[in-house]
Amino acid sequence: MNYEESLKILEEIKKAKKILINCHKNPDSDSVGSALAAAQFIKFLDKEVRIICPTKINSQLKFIENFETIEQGVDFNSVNYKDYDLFIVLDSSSWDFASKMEENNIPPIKLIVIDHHATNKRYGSINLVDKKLIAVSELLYSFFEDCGFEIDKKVASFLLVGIIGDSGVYRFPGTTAKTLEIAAELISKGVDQNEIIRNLYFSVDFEEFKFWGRVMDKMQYDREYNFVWVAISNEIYKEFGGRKNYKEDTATTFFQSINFSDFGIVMIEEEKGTLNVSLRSRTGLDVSQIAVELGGGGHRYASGGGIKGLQFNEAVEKVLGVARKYAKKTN
Ligand SMILES: [Mn+2]
Repeated sequence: MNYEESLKILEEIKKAKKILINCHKNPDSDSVGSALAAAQFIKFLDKEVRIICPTKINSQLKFIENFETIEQGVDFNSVNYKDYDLFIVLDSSSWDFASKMEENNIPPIKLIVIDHHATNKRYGSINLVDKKLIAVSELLYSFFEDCGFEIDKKVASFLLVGIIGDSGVYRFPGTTAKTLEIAAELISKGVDQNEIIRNLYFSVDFEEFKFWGRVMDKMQYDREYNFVWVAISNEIYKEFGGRKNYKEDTATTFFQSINFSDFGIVMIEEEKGTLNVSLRSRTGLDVSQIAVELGGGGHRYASGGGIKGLQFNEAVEKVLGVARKYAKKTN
């Protein structure tokens, strides 16, 4: 048995008839992959399942099978929770992140939280949280094993999408021997790993490359506190097509790889008056603390937050101030 919670969760699923699953706000491939895998498991147990997402999903993830079964842009306030017996919340450190609802406004339904975020708030009635894992898809693999669920090629492809996405193709710290063993198992089910990698990493829009040109130009190095950062105004963001994935993509692709820096920060004013922030650690300095203070959360190596209601320059200064609080000053 990998997790003692597994059988409790299985029991709850068996008791239920209709089950909700979420994808989190602006979901990544781990959110989408894990939700689709969990849905297959629930269907296998002859239950009804509905997958809902509070925002739109990046169209880059359309290549994933069953993608169209996820309802996008659902107002979680308007869901009639009485129609369902159980809500399985995946890959979400907090209820707000899961649902885009108010943090304390948890609906009257039994929540099962399955997650791997360092900042997870354990807001479910059962919480299966393993912070050591690179992806919640990796956790689901072990959960399925506990339940005796035989993974087919389709479920294997969903889990591999999540693992490849959250590990940056087995590259980010937190990728372990176990991650690779599980990936090998999934590939042996017949999943084409190259197709997943091509769709997730070798399919950058030309406009985004041009955006990166501007980002590189504006990137700064705080030599005193040893981090790199960039702040992009709403005007520039829009000029280059202003897509939701730019912030994460930019942070992951560039901001944890600058020699000698401890971490990197990407700030993008995605809407006027809203500065969204993505953080990447290079050395293991825990950037999730910075994210939490900026109203967000995440992992030690990758996290995010944001600031609402300030002028662009003021918001940028505030982010830099918080970052310096947790940064290591160079002597
Ligand atoms: Mn994840």
